[in-house]
Parts: sequence; structure tokens; C-alpha cells
Amino acid sequence: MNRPVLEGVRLNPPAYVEHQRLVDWVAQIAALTEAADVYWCDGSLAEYERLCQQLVDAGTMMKLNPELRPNSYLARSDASDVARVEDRTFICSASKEDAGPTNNWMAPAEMRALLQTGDKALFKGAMKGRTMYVVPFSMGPLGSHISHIGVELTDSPYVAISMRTMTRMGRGALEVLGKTGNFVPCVHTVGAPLVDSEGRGQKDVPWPCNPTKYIVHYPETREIWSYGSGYGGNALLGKKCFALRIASTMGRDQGWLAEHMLILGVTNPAGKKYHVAAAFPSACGKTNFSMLVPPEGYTGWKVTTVGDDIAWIKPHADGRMYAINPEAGYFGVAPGTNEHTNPNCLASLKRDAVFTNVALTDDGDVWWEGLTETPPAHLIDWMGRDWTPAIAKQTGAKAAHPNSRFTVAATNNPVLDVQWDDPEGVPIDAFIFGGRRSTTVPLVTEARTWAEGVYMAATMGSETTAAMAGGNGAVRRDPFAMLPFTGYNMADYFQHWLDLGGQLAAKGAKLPGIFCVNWFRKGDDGTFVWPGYGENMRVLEWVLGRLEGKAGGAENVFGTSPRFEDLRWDGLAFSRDQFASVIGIDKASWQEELKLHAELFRQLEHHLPAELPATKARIEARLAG
Ligand code: SAT
Ligand code: MN
Repeated sequence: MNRPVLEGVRLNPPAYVEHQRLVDWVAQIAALTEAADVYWCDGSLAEYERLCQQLVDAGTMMKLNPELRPNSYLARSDASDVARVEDRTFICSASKEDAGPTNNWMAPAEMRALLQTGDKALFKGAMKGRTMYVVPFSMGPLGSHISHIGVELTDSPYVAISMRTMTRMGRGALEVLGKTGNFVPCVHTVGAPLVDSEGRGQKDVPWPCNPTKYIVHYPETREIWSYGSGYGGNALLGKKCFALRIASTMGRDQGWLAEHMLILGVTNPAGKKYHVAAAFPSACGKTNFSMLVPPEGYTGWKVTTVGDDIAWIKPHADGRMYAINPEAGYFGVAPGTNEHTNPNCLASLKRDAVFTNVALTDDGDVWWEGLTETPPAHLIDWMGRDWTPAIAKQTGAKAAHPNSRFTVAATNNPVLDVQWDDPEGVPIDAFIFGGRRSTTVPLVTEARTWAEGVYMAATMGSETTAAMAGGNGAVRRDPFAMLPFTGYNMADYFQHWLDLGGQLAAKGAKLPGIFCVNWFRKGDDGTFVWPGYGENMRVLEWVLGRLEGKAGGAENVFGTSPRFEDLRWDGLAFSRDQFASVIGIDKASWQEELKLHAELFRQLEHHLPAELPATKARIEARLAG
């Protein structure tokens, strides 16, 4: 094999690397970015520990008290680099129409000039003075026919260690790739070279990043280029960039789905197991739902986690849809996680976790809002400042950033599904779609047809959260919880869902049921009416009952919802009035809601499937009737 030599830089490919195109590409990016060194990650534990120590020495992370939180770290990001940046995220398809009206678009040549080829191209020299890590990874079980390989080149060791937790990272992925396999090339830099324009060395900072950010996808060539951020979805390129934006275009072309969905297994007392995939926007409780603990009275029921954020779903020869979780770890929101809301998550986080932007306790452990009812008397907040309940009262300062996160391997989860790593995936029985809506949308509604389900998902609205820079609780349409993650024209994506359902139905397959939920309706006093968390089991049981044709319900303007007597209430004091306030359909609110659907359809008018306005017209007629 030809092993290119760069002037002054050793490319160092290990002997087991056999993929010439990969080595050539690594050489090309090392030359472009002028990285000082190249390091190939093998994914071993020894390597992980070495890089963590390096991050501790650099001041990016600190080791938590090993007695309280073994093998765990706290990272503090730059205060400006705490969430996904949707306004800096681009889909650079050849035609603007392919990106559609909901994505930022720039012509590929123009973006390449800006990033790679122009005189002042941002990636030129961007890694000066830094090591470039070669991070090979598999999204999905190694060797599964549903999985795909990517390679991320990054100058962030925090990204390298996070990718080890979040994906099947290292030598195993390269072995799957072999000599000629396909991979999605992902280039990432924090955009903070350690040598200035005059060639002088610069001191590093704990969390290097750049105020200018670009998160760029080329769907035709299936490439990802990310500049300026070290944070989560901007920088761990296997996650949103590959497993959703690029994979959704692969799915469109190849007849499968890449979705922003958790996957759970639910086993009833008779031992029958179902699999449910559920889409919610970021920071709306996917991780909690995927690890749900059934409430008292649900003896013999068990919920197990296949995945908590992303599902790749492929139709199988038997006509069913099979899903894998392409990830291997959880990058979840810390605030609000506690013994009541998600005990299995807390158990997962007992050790081996990296926390980012949470607060530090005086005994070297972590804390976040909602972890305990009474906060500790003193903390160091996510920006490294003293924090006390009194300071918080005065200034409103949060100890943990609202989008602070944990990174932990799936194998730490006590309710991990036995099939979570199954290369065949699990057959999906139902899809659930849910937004965060304080009004209007009922607790649960079943779509009567596939098209009605696609309509529900397509028109879903949700209040924005801190997972997105600038999120402020305003309602926006978030179709399929994929608004920030669909790598092509949203209207074509709706068509793809309709087509896939149509194709499977034509084969005589029983399609998964589609349900729409809303855990977040508020009462007049501004508090949530539905208790949520483990109590969502009651809704899940109804969903399964509908699939079996056993659970009752009443038809309303846009589907079928349970009556009070159709849900099981053992062990929960929840009155008929309370139920009415979370299930009811208010005519006036729905008239307003439909105007928002109309606005979305106007925006997507160009390729919008005719079934959607037709479904809307039927809802309107029922509402008027
Ligand atoms: O995109 S992240 O992985 O940082 C979190 C999210 O928004 O779901
Ligand atoms: Mn997510």
C-alpha cells in the first residue's frame, strides 16, 4: 500500500489500516488543515483513559471523586458553545430545491470555496499546532446490513473520547471497512489553530472553539464538514449530521428511514414483547420514555431500551419494518433527571460517564437542577463560579446549563434491551410522535390510517428548548421531530413516508400503528396536568391494546383517543376532570392550530403530497360538522 508522507507530519497509519482511499484522504485533510500530528484511534480502553488524562491536563475536564462517581469526568465548555446551532447548519445539495425551504442552503461550490478552496478558506491551517485524530466508527452493530461506517477527522480529543462512547469506534470499524469499503467522510475542527498568522505559537484554552461556526452537509457526496464548535450535535458528527441528516438522504435513495426516535421494547405480563419507536424533539423526554419504569400496579410489565435518540428503520422481506439504534451511548439532557423521572438513567450514570456543563459539588460529584429537591448549600456552577441557593434566588443563575449533558455507554443501562446490538434490528409495532404543547394537543390519539398518521407527524408543533441555541419555548412546527435533522426537502420526506407505507401495504403487510401524544398540557395554574414519566405506561398500554384490537376509544376530529374508562388508573389519583383537560379537543384552539398547519403547507407547497391537504380538508369538515 502507498503510504503518503507529508512534509514534517507523520501520517502514522497503523499496520492494520488497509484502505488506500482512506489513507489518501487523511493525508489530504492533514495537508489542508496543517495538523501538527496525526493519531489513529483504535478505540481501546487504554487509549480512552490516556486521552481523558490528556483532557484533564489541558483543563478541559476534571476527574470526579472516584469514590462517589468512579471513572467519570466533568467538562466545561466555553460559555458560547453549549448547544446545536441551527442557523449555522447547512444542507449543500446541488439544487436548492433539494434542500427545501426548511433548511439553510448554499451552493456546494460556494461553500467549498468558503471552507476548503478559497484564499481565506476556514479549514486551511485550522489545525495548526494540534493533533488530528482519525476516528473510524460504525453507526449500528459492527457488520450489520443496516449499519454504515464513517470516519471523523477531528482536532478535539473531547470529540474522540465521546465518539468512543457514542459509536462503535476504532479498529473494529476499520476491519469492517476492509480495503475498499464505503465510508462517510466527516471533517471537524474547533477552528482554533495554535499558531497565529505570523507563525507564533499560541497558548491553548480549556475549550477551544470559534465564534464563526459552520455545520455543513453535502448530501450528494455524503460528506460532513463542521467548523468552530466542540459541542455535541455540532461536533460528534456520527450523531445528528450523519445518522440523521446524511442518513435521511441515504434512506430516501435506498428505501429506508433515518428518524429522530427512541426505540423501546415493552413486554406484557403474558410475556409478549412489542417494539415501539417514538419521535420527540430534542430535550422532550426521549431518554426518559426509553427507560420508563412501569408504575405500581403494572406487575409483570417491563420496558427495555433499544435506543434513546435515533432509529434506522428498514423494511424487511417479511413486510415489517426493522429498526436498529445506530448509536452505542446516550448523550442526554441532565437537568430534570432524578430518581423519580428516570431512575434507570441515574443508575446508568453511577460510573464511567462524562458530564458536560453540569455543576460540581464540594465533594467532587455532580449536580443539576432537579437532581435533588433541595440543592446543595454550595456548588461550582457550569461556568466555574461559586453558586449558592441565595445567589440563584437573587440572579436566577442556574447551577447547570439547561442543556448540560451526560455521555455514557448504553451498556451501563440496567434496562438495556437484549436485542439492542442485534444486527437484524427489532420489528416495529407502533410509531409515536409527540411535541411539547402546553395547550391544544390531546394526551394520545391514534391515526386511523397511515396517511392520517403521516399528517399528524408532519404537522406536529413543539415549544423550543435549550437543546437549540436560542430556544425560548415558542411553538414552531417540527415535522416528525425532524425539522433540524432532515437532510433534504421536507415535502419529499413526507412523500417518502407515504410511499414506504404504500409499498409495504401493497405487499399485504400490517403497517405499524401511528399515534400522536402530548405529555405537556398545562392547567390554568401553569403546571403540567399529566404526571408523565412512569405514568406514561398507561398510555403505552392503551397503544398496545389498540394494536391488539382490545382497547376502546372514541373517534374525534383527527383520530381515536381513549375515554376515561379506556385507560387503567390503578395506583393513580387522576380525576375525570383532569383527564378531560388533557384529552379534550377545543374547537377554537383547533381552528387556530389548523391555520398553522396551513402555513406549514404553504411553506412546503412546492412538493407537498396531495394526501396531506386532503387529510386537512377532512379534519376541517369534521371540525365544522
Ligand atoms: O444535537 S445534540 O446531540 O447536541 C442534542 C440534541 O439536540 O438532541
Ligand atoms: Mn436528539
